[in-house]
Amino acid sequence: MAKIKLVEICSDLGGRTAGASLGIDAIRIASYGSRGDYSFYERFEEEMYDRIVAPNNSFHSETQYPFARRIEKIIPIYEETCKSVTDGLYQADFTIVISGDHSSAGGTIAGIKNAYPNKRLGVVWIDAHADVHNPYTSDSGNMHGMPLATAINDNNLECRFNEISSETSAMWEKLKHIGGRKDKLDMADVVYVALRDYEHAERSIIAKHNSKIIRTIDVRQLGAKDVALQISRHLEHCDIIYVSFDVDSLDPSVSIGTGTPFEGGLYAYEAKELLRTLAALDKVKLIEITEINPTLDIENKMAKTAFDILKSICRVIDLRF
Ligand SMILES: [Mn+2]
Repeated sequence: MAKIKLVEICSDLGGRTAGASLGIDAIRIASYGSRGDYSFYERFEEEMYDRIVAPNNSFHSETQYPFARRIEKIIPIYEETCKSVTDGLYQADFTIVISGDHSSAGGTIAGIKNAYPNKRLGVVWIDAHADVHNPYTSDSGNMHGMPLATAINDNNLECRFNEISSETSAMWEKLKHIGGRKDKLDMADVVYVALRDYEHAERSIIAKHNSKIIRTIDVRQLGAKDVALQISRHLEHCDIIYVSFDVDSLDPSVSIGTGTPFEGGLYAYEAKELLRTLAALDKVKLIEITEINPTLDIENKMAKTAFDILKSICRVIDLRF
């Protein structure tokens, strides 16, 4: 069995609606669903397990930073996530992150670069959204739309839309420096899968840096396995690959329990095959599953689908090590 570290990040703070922090335990409950899975979580023993809990009670309190909502509380989550992910990369063969709202993914990237400052990082972002807004361009100020922007050295000022305060700007720069440096990721080393709901400012920065986009239709026509191999070739020059799977990449017929569903997504079997094939690649060291909100769900369906995918990923990783 491979040594897999599990990092759970129970946070609602970057999202539009509260409840994603419960997604972590919803997946755990889904593991009780069938006899063979009761003991699945036992493999993550003490030093192979971290749980980061955000101060979610403050979800509805007033924010001083309307263009980077709750950023003052998200900074410590980034710091904890960064440390936990760095430890995971050092201690374990593989790290799995299960997070609430997607904002913490920037902390995960910080942790990877903190562990391996000189390695070139490739990112596979399986998501309906581009998540590359920043306080200057975001309409909502919700930080789950910004994690990739926290990792790149480009504030996309050409598309500036908001006049942000100097306090917001200072907080934003502080967030970007977690993990030691602010140029952690080159957008050219990002591959989006199932991206379909994104705005002008995001389109612009994606085009400027030439990030690769693989649409749902490409996955359907080529098959998930071929797409995974295409991604592997595209990121050949990278040393380490991080895969972030936001369940809103799935079609709303599957992704019932998530905060921002959008039509035209992947089917569960496509996502599963894609993630299994990616998990088998040597350079993939970390996979994240995120944005499951069981309060929007019926019968915990989204978490059951996510657990099925998680189990399948772990099986592949066990064969690798
Ligand atoms: Mn996302």
